Amino acid sequence: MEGDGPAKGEQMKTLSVLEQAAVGIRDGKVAFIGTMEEAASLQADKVIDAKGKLVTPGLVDPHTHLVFAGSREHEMALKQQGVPYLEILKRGGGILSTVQATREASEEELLEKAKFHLNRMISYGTTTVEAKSGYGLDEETELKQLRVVKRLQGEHPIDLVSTFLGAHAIPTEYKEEPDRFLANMIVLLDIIKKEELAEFVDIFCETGVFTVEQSRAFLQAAKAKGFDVKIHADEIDPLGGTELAVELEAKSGDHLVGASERGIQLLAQSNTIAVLLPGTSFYLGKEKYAKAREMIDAGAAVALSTDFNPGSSPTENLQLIMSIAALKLKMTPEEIWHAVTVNAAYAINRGEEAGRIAIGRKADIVIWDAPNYAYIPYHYGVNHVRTVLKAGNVVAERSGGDAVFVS
Ligand code: IZC
Ligand code: ZN
Repeated sequence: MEGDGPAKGEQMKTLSVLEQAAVGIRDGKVAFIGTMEEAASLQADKVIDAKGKLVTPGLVDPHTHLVFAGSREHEMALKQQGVPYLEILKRGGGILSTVQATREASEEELLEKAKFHLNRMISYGTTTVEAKSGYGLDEETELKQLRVVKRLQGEHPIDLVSTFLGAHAIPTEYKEEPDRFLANMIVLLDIIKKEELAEFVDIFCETGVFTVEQSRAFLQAAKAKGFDVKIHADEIDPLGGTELAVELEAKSGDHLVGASERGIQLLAQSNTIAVLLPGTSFYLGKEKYAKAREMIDAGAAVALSTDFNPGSSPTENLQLIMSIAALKLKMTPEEIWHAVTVNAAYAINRGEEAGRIAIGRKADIVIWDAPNYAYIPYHYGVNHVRTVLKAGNVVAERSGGDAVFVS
């Protein structure tokens, strides 16, 4: 992934690949990149043999709902009976059932559960993760979720980027007063800023949740308080969230399944990254997927993410998303790799630190049991990781079969 800045449009279509290569690491950072021949004269305390394997930057997952309690497997039967995702929410289930469980959980319980999911993510090759709140919808629980993310930053090798998603749903107690609820969430922003609990603010702009007008006002207030913004836009119904993301100069517009032609054109001319989450369309059984081809061909920077959450995409496996992106979004292997590394990193303000193997950068590197980069999206549903290095340390290793060791 050579170059500067996010890979837009055409730039997503080619990858720089070094054959017979070696990477040198010193003090947790990349200190050498070259051929095996060039590396022959170097002294090393430790050598990891990656012969016949693929070596890439650690994967970056730029959109997850990491911290929550409980699970929602009971909704699977409802979905099979044809009850839509938004209808389950309207009946007080969906997000609101996770809110109930998360309010009841202690900070320690949330921390342990989030660690479990992070361990799984790192075992699948993910080394940087964005994590949203949004299962509290009240001051106490939202802050509890954000504090868990802050503690994990020190307690887990994965680098975390925190997003406040207090505007994820209208809680039952504010059912008739969404504007009063949003006003309360805006007040919370001052504490979040003061305690440095989040870098981004996000909102679920969707039918029956928050309107485009409410989302605009909310995110403008967040920007005025010094936050960068993201938006869950046009996931299920096409409301014009894509245009709003561009208008607000959001760092990312996420989902964009229902993005209009105009929205796609505006996106392509902007610095907003399109974070696509095809696992959600897949898991909700939708026919429609985001128009990744049109976005890339128009010149947009596209990223991919798991959307890991207990409702619409319960998976920590970004490799699976890479396969769904190939099959359903018709993205090429080159585009997919940009989308889970460089562009994903830029979508969460980590473009200068993660997503590329470059001299001086933190050595976040994955060695894959794969002969080439096209192999990963092709051979689907399994874990191809051999070794994961985080800042130069081996943090996950698979030996032969399926055993995974995480330190
Ligand atoms: O818990 O259902 N789409 N928010 C918006 C989600 C999915 C997470 C959930
Ligand atoms: Zn989401």
